[in-house]
Amino acid sequence: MQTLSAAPARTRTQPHPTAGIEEATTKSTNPAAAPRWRDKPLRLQRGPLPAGARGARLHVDVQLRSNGRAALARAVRRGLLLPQKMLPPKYFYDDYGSQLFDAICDLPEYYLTRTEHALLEAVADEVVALAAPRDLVELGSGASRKTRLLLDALQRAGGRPRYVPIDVSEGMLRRSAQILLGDYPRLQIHAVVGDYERHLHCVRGGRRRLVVFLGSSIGNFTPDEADRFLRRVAEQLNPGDHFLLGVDLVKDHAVLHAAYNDAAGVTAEFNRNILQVINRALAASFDTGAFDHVAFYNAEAAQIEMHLRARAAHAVHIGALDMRVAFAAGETIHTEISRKFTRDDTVAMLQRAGFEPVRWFEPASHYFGLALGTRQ
Ligand code: AVJ
Repeated sequence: MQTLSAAPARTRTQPHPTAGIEEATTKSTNPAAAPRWRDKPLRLQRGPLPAGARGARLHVDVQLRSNGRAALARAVRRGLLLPQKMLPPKYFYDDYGSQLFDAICDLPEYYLTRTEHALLEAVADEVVALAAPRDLVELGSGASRKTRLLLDALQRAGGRPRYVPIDVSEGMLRRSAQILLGDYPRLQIHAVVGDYERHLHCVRGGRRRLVVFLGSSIGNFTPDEADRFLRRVAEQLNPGDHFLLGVDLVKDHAVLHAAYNDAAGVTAEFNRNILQVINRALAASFDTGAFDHVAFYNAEAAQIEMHLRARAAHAVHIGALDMRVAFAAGETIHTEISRKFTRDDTVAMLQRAGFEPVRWFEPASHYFGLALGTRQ
């Protein structure tokens, strides 16, 4: 394995010399009428940035805002009326939730991020050589930490890449973009504040691209959802475009269990934060202290399941939905699945979506895999 960058890691709170760098922003004028993914592609077509953004190295395209609240409201109503109450894991990621997830990535028990990082560091040059992208698109970019490995490899290959991160957390996106612009003087960023399930059309266009979906985020989808999602990703790509998928692999159950039950309680805080998201967005009265964090490995389904378990019988009012939700003592809200894969699962999943497998990478530990595919 080569060591790629000797630059010291910058802490997130440190002010950066490029803070306030030139920037252009567009917002969808009528969020309620935001186009669905099947509609005409919007902004990323054929090279040049949209008018008004020329000269600026950062363009922030805000696809999400009021629109997101309606979707949350629907999901909460539907999910809390089910016999097994459920909430979609994407609602963990408000600004605080995104920061908590970032903290999870540093936990000693949470091997995923560090394993994937080391693997990507070892294979980034090969991935870039195979994909030769002009645009690097990242679905759910978070703090863009692993992105640097690909940007470094692109730079070494002499490219002048454009980075297109899509993330629901505008704050996280902006902070990461500012830091990246400072560290990569030739980089252009077209950041999309959006939900990659709804704003995938922003990925469409004519330039040769590498789309990356890292961190085993695909594990949050059920098998059917994953198939549908990957098919849609494939549909946005042109023949010759590449897709890099990070997957957490099936392994020793104790290792899996520990990764979702950390000693410091960060995962528990992350899990409970979804209730705060709902409290704020929908004027709900969840008492986060009334729920325990529960996470266990379901070997049959090859997935970690995360729940919030009511300590005692009680009721919660959700103002914006005019809804009262009763909890029995011990009743749970199922907040997340985190599926674990094998190499064969992953390759088959990519093939079903219309990708041709190009390379499979995994470390000696077999803890994590990266699959590179190309659009057929
Ligand atoms: C970001 C979905 C990959 O499933 O491991 C971390 C989220 N949940 N700890 C995962 C998560 C609890 C994470 N993913």
